[in-house]
Amino acid sequence: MSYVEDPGPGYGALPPRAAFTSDAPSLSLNGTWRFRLSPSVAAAPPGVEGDEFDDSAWDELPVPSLWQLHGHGRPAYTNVHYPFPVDPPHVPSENPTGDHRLRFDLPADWPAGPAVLRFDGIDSCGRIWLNGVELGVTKGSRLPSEFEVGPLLRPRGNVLAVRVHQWSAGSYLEDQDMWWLSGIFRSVTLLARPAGGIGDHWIRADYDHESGLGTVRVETGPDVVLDIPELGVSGHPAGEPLALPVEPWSAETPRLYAGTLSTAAERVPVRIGFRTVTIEDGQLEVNGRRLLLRGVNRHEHDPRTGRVVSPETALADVLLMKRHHVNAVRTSHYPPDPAFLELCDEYGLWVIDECDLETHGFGPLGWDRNPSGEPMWAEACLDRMRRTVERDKNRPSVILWSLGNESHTGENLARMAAWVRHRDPTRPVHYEGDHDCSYVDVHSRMYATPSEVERIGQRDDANARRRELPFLLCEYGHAMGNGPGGLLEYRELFERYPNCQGGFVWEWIDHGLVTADHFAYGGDFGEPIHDGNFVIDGLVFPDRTPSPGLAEYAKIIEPVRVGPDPAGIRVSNHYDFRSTAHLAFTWVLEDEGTAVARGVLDVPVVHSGQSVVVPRPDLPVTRGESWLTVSAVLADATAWAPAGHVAGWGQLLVSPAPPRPSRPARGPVFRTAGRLILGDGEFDPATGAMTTFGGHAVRGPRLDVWRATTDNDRGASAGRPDASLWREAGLHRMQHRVIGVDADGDELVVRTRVAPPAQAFGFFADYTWTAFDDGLRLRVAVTPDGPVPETIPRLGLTMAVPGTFGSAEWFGGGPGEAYPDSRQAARIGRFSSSVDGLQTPYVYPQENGNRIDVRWARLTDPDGRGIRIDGDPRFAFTARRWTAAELEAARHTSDLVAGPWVHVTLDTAQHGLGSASCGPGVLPPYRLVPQKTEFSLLFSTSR
Ligand code: IPT
Repeated sequence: MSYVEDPGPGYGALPPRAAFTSDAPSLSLNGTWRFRLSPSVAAAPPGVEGDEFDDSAWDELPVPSLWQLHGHGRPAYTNVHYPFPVDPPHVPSENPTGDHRLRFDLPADWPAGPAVLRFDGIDSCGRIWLNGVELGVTKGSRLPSEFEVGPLLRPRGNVLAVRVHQWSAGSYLEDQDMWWLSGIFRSVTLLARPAGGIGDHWIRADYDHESGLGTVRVETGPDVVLDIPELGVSGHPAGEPLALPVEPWSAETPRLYAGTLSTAAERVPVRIGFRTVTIEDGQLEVNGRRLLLRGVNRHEHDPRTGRVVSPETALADVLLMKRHHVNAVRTSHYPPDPAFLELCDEYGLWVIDECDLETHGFGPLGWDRNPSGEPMWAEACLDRMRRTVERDKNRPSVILWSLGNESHTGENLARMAAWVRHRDPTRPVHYEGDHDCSYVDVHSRMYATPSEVERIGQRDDANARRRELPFLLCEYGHAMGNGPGGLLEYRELFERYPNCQGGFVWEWIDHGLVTADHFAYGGDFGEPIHDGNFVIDGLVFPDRTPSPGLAEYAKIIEPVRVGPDPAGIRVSNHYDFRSTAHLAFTWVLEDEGTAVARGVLDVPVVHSGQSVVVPRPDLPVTRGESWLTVSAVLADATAWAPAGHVAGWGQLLVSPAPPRPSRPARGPVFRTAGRLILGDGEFDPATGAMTTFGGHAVRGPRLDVWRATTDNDRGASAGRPDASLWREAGLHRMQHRVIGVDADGDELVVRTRVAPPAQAFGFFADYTWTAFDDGLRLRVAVTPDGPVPETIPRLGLTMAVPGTFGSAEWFGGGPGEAYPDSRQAARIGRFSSSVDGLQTPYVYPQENGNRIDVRWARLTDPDGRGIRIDGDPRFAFTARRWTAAELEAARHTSDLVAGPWVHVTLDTAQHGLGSASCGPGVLPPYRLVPQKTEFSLLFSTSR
């Protein structure tokens, strides 16, 4: 059997060891290499390893890279399904094979002696030669491999050849939900290994929260000494334990002590974090404190380079996470570039480090011949686990090892767990697929509903072992498209039940790939089998712009909460460790959204888990509706945010809106020369529809219950998709029958019945228009008629105003979009935006941009002329340059083309978002059940 199809882990590599740098010489081999792609192994040219081989006609390719993103072959996306026949361990004969060659010289001062050639990641299988000599074969794409090369090196003209196969037996173990991409995608480095230098080492640094003592002991070779100048440790023999008072490491206070390991021949810089992970009484604790994991699942993704993630990009992720209060990362579903974990140590994030293992595609086949249970894969599985643990064992941020993802269950997984437990008893083992928890240390689930989590919290479980374990959601809150909705309910459970210790939203980033004018997803590269936009399910867009989902999550997990209390203002500390001593508290009073006073609030230091109530500051009298916003902000800059960064905020209503003075109706409806005029509005006498307002052409407003369906509306995870129900009912194509237009008195009354074709149900919609000095009031009465569907997407009006009305201003919820079950991030204020800026550019276009709790909104042209709409008291609106139908039909953002109108929705209610693209649907309180409804709006001309 060829090495490509051999289920084993490869051959020739050195035993795995910790990732580290040292003062020994090293040479980065990243850069421009020669490259040639062959359609199969058989078609690959012979002799590429040879010195004399002529590669001058080959292309150039950067290393690291994934060749499909450089014009060789095409990316392909599948979630669960293998894109090749499931015939383990065989792979297609048409196996794209990329030959990579690099000629390099050694620096003049390169020392003679041992040297190691290190590959941080090759997808999926690489065969490697140096100067004509084969070094070996590596599999396990997201894991390092090292080869001894010292005797082979020559000062000049070294020839490194790497033959990479897109498919290998290893592909069966790498069925993660992501793009299939191939190449040498992480760094390649040559490392001199001085005789008497430092080999593998393990810095075991524990913390005893009772004594305040840290203990450090380094497991490594002989004659290594440890220095930690800051702790006065100098020349300490590495193997000896050393106990001394230290500040512990936590994700909240990532205290690292810089030190060195040294021998006469080599110095290795180290950063030591003291912390101890335990499971006590069914709770996961670090340094004696229960953790609440406010996590995300992070794939490595860059919209241009795919899984080649630069250190700058890794840092961008860490900073974004920290600024949005994320405190934990699951490295779904493989170990990340090692640089990312160093950043987690430095900036402070709890990490579940997951092995590069997923065999999901066996699921649809009933898990028949699943590698997790087949002896022929045992060695490959163990090899992957060893390489994960050995590489990352020195990272204090890593608190749990995960065996992999979605690989069902089997003996190989149990053996991996046993190996981890033996090798590293200091970190618990995680794997969601061990449903009985027979070989894991924490109970983990994905996408469990709030009621399931509640049962787990109540330890209502027949399985005695599982019942006693800490519980976490390794995936929840599927962030596909517009959503997720319903995160707040989970937070409440995590806070109510001590064993429910949080979870990891799926997922951090949309895996869209850059094209000329949009981000691409599955199917955009002509893949015969693919899973479309299921790969677009992140809290940040592909370019790392935060999505509204991230704003919502940040608000839900903010470490400090501020809110009203009968005695003033309540401030609660939801950090797991820290007090509020590093925070300052500021307040601002806004009168109808305009700041009228500000100050600093005196808040005593609040300890973790505690809360205080402080009196409200003295406030000036305001005329309009006024709100006090109190923010807890960083008093000083940190490594990850400037001073003033908000750690939590809350609002208190200071005075409600004064009642609108009641004025007499201004008067009659005029019918002149076939025209129907009331106040500033002109109406079509036959249909009763408004045609102009304040001299501007308009269309509508009229009843509308449709929204461009979201991924969650269409999602089937919670049973029949809401969108199917709505579409079958015909809610997207309602017809409006005019029953009567009555313009005889002071009011214009238009009675209609709005109903879809082929259906017996409908909605009576009566529009009553009255003119006042301050505008035209519209009262809408909606009465369901007949067997209406169980839920509807929204209830409100749609109208169109001139395309020149390109600016919006409103007083209400903002600044971003919000929906009934995703509205925590919206605060009450006065906001403005261009109409274009109101759009959320979901990679797969869908309903977006809804602003809630709006008291009034203005849409104006560049001269400030336009329309103002007041709620009675509130409404929600969207404004966009295309219709909901056009939004629904679009497949990429570039399909959305501005038309001549601005289409506006004015709603009294919306259905929630839920998480049914993968997870629970819209929870009962957020479902929009049609019922008899009345609402009013006041239309006036703006200026
Ligand atoms: C779950 C996977 O673990 C994850 O990789 C991703 O595919 C996610 O679903 C959906 O985006 S598995 C699923 C069967 C719940």
